[in-house]
Amino acid sequence: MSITAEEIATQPECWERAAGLIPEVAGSLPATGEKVAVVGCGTSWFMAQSYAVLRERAGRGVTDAFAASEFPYGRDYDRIVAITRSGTTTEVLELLRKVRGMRGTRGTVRTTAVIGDPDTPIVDLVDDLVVLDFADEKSVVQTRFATSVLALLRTHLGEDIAPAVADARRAIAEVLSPDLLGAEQFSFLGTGWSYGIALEAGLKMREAAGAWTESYPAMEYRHGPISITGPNRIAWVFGDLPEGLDGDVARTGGTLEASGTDPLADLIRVQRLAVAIAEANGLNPDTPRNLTRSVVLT
Ligand code: F1P
Repeated sequence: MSITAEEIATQPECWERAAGLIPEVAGSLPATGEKVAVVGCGTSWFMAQSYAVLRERAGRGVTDAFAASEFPYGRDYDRIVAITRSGTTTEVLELLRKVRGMRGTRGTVRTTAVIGDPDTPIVDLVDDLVVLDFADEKSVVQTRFATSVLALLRTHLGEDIAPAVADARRAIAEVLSPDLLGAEQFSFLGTGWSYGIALEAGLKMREAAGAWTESYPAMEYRHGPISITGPNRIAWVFGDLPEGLDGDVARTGGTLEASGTDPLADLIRVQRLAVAIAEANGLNPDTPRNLTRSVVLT
């Protein structure tokens, strides 16, 4: 079994452990009312996007998400939260160096890093640290670190993660359908916070399996992207299925995948699919093409 597959299977336990950290780390995470920017690169940026939607919906305060390289310096935030498994990603470190001691209208901007590896330079660049070292990975492609971050943040927003954990256990045990394994193309769709999950699903399939994937907000899919769907192609909806979308996909001859389970747990099915497709095509999911664990620019 690949290391990636082994790590994928540990997610339910990792999520429970992440949720259990909240009493210890709550003070390092955004307080209610703070105006927050969440930043990251790749998978970590997609988790930031999901968290931003969830935090605003929970009424905890304005929350924006940015790719670290696209941070809008000059905007007024109370806190910047950086998500990074490696703690070495150049764009994230550069951002944290630049915002050190920066003043907003309500005082000095605080910074938090949510990381997997505490033996990295990022620990000296932030005010507050949350370490999920138990979820760090040997695998280049991220699975359990990213989802554990979201499990932690969802719990901090007051959500009980137990139903998602139960869905995750089912997602790990489920047999993947041959239709999915043999599909030629995947359009991943989401609404609200599950749009970040759809982005991550697309990235995972590209990284691990070199698959042809696209990701859209579910209601945007009908505004053009649906023209890609057809026989042997999948439209995969995370979370709520927009009204009428089942009929629209059926008319294309494509296959709709909409489990209705927790979107974070449904992502596990995509992670497993990515590994299975990679292996079926003679690729090793542990050594993805053109990728390194972290992008360190010189
Ligand atoms: C971010 C990241 C990964 C991506 C690739 C390169 O890493 O972009 O999401 O899959 O491995 O690095 P990090 O900042 O979370 O360590």
